[in-house]
Amino acid sequence: MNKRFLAAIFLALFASGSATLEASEFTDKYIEALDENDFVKQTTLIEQNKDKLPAEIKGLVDEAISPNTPKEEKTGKFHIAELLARAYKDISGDVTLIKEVKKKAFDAQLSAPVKSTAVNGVHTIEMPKATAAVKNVFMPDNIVIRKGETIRWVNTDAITHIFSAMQIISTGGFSSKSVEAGGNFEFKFDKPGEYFYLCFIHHAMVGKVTVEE
Ligand SMILES: [Cu+2]
Repeated sequence: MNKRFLAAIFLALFASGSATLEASEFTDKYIEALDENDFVKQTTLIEQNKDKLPAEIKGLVDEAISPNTPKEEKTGKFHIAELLARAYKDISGDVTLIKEVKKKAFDAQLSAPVKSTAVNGVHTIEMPKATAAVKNVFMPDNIVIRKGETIRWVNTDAITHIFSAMQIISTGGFSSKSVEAGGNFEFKFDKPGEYFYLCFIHHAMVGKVTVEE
């Protein structure tokens, strides 16, 4: 892992000015071990603190989503939470935590959820033409619909987008083919749940569909 990147995370986590941050001794030591690229130290720490991990991970996620946490620190916290959750999965076989962290990190990238009204059972999500302010987005990016309704993604952008539900954290799968400029893609949601999806070409282009009963 890139040492400079981890050092940046370390700084982001413990930068002065965030007096409210109470990093636990464990997380502190774990980040140190990451920064030193010391795999044995990381593994030992994880094994010795196995029982503490769920609470540590939850604490990091809570800090990451807190409105009091500066934006530039959020990514670092989610990153450490994800590393710990993956380590927890490896030793316990329990995938609940890693899924939770991934969902929360995904949610943090989205706008507030929009309850959409279907027209003849169909909702429209636009992939609009890029402007100076925004490009490569789904509009809306966080939509709430009812079971049995359809979403039509309409590409009014000048470029192609290809998007797909993230299998690990989504209720079910869907996959658009290549949606070229002027094209569209439709999917009918018969199963209630949460569908997290992203564009293969533009990884920051993310969206979520919540299907209610
Ligand atoms: Cu795209």
